[in-house]
Formats: sequence, C-alpha cells, structure tokens
Amino acid sequence: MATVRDTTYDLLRALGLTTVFGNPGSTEEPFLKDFPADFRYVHALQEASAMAMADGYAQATGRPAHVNLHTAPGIGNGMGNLVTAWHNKTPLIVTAGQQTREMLLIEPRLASPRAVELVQPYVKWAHEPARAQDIPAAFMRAYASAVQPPAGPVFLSLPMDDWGRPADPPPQVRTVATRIAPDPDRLRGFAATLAAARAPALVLGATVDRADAWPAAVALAERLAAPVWAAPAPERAVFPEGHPQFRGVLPYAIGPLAEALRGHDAVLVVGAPVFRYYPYVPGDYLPAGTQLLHVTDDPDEAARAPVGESLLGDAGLAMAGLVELLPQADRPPPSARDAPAPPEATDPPSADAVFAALAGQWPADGVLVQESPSNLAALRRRLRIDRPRSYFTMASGGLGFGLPAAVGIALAERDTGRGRPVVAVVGDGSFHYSVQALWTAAQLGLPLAVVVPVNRQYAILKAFAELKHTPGVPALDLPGLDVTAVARGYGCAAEVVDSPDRLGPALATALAADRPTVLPVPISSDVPRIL
Ligand SMILES: Cc1ncc(C[n+]2csc(CCOP(=O)(O)OP(=O)(O)O)c2C)c(N)n1
Repeated sequence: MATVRDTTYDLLRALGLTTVFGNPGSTEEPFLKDFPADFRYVHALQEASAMAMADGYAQATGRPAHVNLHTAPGIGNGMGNLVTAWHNKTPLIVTAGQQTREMLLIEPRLASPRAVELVQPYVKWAHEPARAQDIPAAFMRAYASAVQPPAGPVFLSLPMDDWGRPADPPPQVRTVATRIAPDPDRLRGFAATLAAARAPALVLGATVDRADAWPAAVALAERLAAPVWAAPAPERAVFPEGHPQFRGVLPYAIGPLAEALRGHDAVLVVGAPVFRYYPYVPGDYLPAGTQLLHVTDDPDEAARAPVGESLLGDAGLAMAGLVELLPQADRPPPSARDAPAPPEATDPPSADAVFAALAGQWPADGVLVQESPSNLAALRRRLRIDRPRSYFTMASGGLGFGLPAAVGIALAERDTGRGRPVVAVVGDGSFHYSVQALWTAAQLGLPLAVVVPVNRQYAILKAFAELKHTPGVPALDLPGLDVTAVARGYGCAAEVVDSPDRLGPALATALAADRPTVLPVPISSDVPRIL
C-alpha cells in the first residue's frame, strides 16, 4: 500500500520538483529517508543559504523551487532570506519537519508549537495538515498558491511521523494560470490618457523581467517616444540599458524621485510598487500636474500606492495591449544618455575604476548578481545590462542573499543548458552574511566568479549616518578579515586582484574553471553619497 511519502514523492515528480534545497535535521529524516535516485539534494551548510539558493534557482529557471529546512531553529535561520523571497515575489515551497504528533501536546525538544505563525507575514499561505493523508494535497495547494500572481513563498509544517502512514488516493495534478489579463475598459482609459499626454514617461519594475516582457516594454516605449526609467531599487533589469530612451534608475527617496519626473504630465508605472523608497527625504510624491498610471499584478501593491490610478494585470499583457491601442507618437524620441567619462586612476582604485574594467571585459551573455550596497550606483552606471534575465539582486534590503542566490543561478544556468557565465559582485561586508554558500558552489563544481570590492567598512551605513546626522555609530569598520583565506577554506579558488587591469584575465580564468573563484579587489575607502 502506498504511504504518504510515496504519494508525495510521486506528486513532486509530476510537478517537476525533483531538486530539494536544504539542510537536514532529525525532524526531516523520515521525509528524506531512502532519498530517491531521481531526486537531487542541494546541501547548504546553513538555512539562510538554502533559502536564497532556492530563490536564485527559481528565478533563473522561471519555475518554483522546494526548500526543506529544519523545524523552528532552521526556519529561524532561513527567515531573513524568506523576507527577501517574499519581496522578490519568488515562488518557493518551503517545508520544515515538525516533531511527532504523539508528543506535540507536551512540546518535546524541537517541536514548533506555532509553526505556521513563525513564518508570518512573509508567506502567501502556511499550513500544517490536520491529517497525515492531507500532505500530498497540501503540496498541490502550496504549488498552486506559490505560482499564481503575485508569486511568492508558501510554507508547510510536516510532522515527522506522517510519512509512513497509508496514503489516500493521490491528488489530481492541477494547473493554474500565472498571468492575469487587465480589465479591457480600464486599459482603454489608460491608453486614452497616454495618447493625450504631451510628455509621457515610462517607469518599469522587476515584474517586467519576471513576465518576460522586455519586447513589449521596448515596443511601448518606442510607440510613445517616451523616456524610460527603472523604478527605484529594482531587483531585476527591466529594459535594454543601452537603448537611447533609457534614462537609468529613479532615486529611492520621495522628493528626489518627484524631481526626476518633473516635466512629465503622465507617468506609466508597470510592474513595480509606487514606489520603493529608502531614506526619508520629504516632498511631494509627484510634481504638480503629473498624472500617474499604475499597472501591477499585485492587489496589495495597488492598494498601498499613495498616488495614481491602478490597474491589475500582467505587465506583458498590459503593455502589449497598450501598444495595440496607441497611435505612434509624432514627437522625436529622447536622445541617448552620455557615456560616463573614463575613471580617474587612483591607488587603491575607486570602485568606479574597478567596475569600468569589469564592464570592459563583460561577457555578452553574462549574468550579474549584485550585493554591493554603497557602490551600486557606480556598478550600474558602468555595466549596462542589455539582455533579459541577466541581473539579480534582492528587493528587500536584507543582506545575505546575493552570494547564495548566485550559486542557485549558476546551478540553473548549468541545469537548463544555457551555460551563461555568472558573476557576483558582493561587498566585503555583505560577503559574510551567507558565506557558507561558497562550499555548496565548490561541491557542485560551479564556475561562479565572485568579485569582492574590499573597502574594509560598511560604507553605505557611513553615508546614511551622514545624511541623517547620526555621528558616532559603532561597528562600521571591518578590519582583520581575510576574504581569500575564507574562500579557500570553503574549497574555492581565490586570488587578490590588486589593479583593475588584472581583473579581466582573472575573470576569464575564473569563468573557465571547474569550481568557484573569489576575487577580492582592494578599493579606496571613499564613501559615495547615498543619493
Ligand atoms: C541582514 C542585514 N543586516 C544588516 C544590514 C544593514 N546593512 C546595510 S548595508 C550594510 C553594509 C554593507 O557593507 P558592504 O557589503 O561592505 O558594502 P559597502 O556599504 O561597504 O559598499 C549593512 C550592515 C542589512 N541591510 N541586512
């Protein structure tokens, strides 16, 4: 007779979920026992890394991923990157073992008495099945919930004694839609506003990339002859950044953002919150006389926008619909941005000079994973992303995502056969939050290159302290860290790159290797301004 475990593994097979990211414990062993040969366990040394690897893998494959963690303490370790997965809108099925049902009442060691509350509010659905036999159908429901818009993580708490119980007949393997079409009447209204605008602008968010909607975005921008910005702090690239109409990323503060949009009578925001702000710089949300139109597939995002008119719908369907409804604008398109001036040569080099060298050697099909807080503006100014699904960072502001996410993305590049080179740029502070992901990359033999700009400080926090007039904050310097030794300890190749000229050859060697390579690059300790 089939057990709950047999039926669950069959369902996971049918759903294409044969990779499990995780870190095992006693409460997971009954699920993992006799681990089937057609499944793969991606072993992370800590749950924060398991969660972000699964996130990166899901984003890069465009499919949900399964991450199996230890009961309450394991979930606790993974929580920071669960927050990030929620903001990234990544469909993750997070499962954790639970103590034996027989003992739950008396709360034995490793019981998670309020397991479904622990993960709140960063899941779309959390459940501990009332009966062992409900586990397979709960997986089916978890899958359907995770992938529907807005996609996101879901959680199942699974008592360890359930797996050997006799199963009910298997649940139906169901499908659900992952795109929602916009209301056609309201879309016509949006088109009429845009057609009547004198100087419209387009602001695009990460959902455009998630929805594979770059072609629709380019068609719409060209139809409107409008400038295009990326919405503030975007976690994905959204538009060909070398396109003459692309203006860069909007500032992430209220006053400066409104200032950047001055002169536009209609602003269409697609696939982003309105807006993702960070430092509080008061001001009007929009310049006087600017009307904002908002397309999102997330009802909560639509509800919390402080200004504008919102329309629910898929970014790609909405933009393609607008292209059909709009006449070709008869104004000249905006002219291209100036290329940045060559960097100044200093010793040690500026981050700007290092990123200029990186841009000069960038592989055409390269994938950039970024967690380099104070130097982000320099990186994005120098290195223009021109292809979809080629830039990833976290939407949340939580460190410890970039390095493990890059491992998951590099694994996805190998599994899908695309084989694109993956380069992570991770600050020397950010590097340490989920550093053990390097071991998984080494075990998997992934040719991941990790460039670490070493400024020996939390520079962005110094910039924030200056902006907010909070002098004397402790713990903003990072002496005594040996990135090379740490990387080698986890099985990576590592080599200090002490001049920008040497970055190109070092990168080429790293990307041709059969294991990950960490490249610390000493940079100047100048603190870039936060805005
Ligand atoms: C989980 C988490 N802990 C702490 C912070 C606060 N924080 C934001 S940026 C930062 C420093 C990052 O340092 P580094 O990676 O060296 O980059 P730099 O600012 O020097 O460019 C810290 C500690 C955070 N964002 N997330």
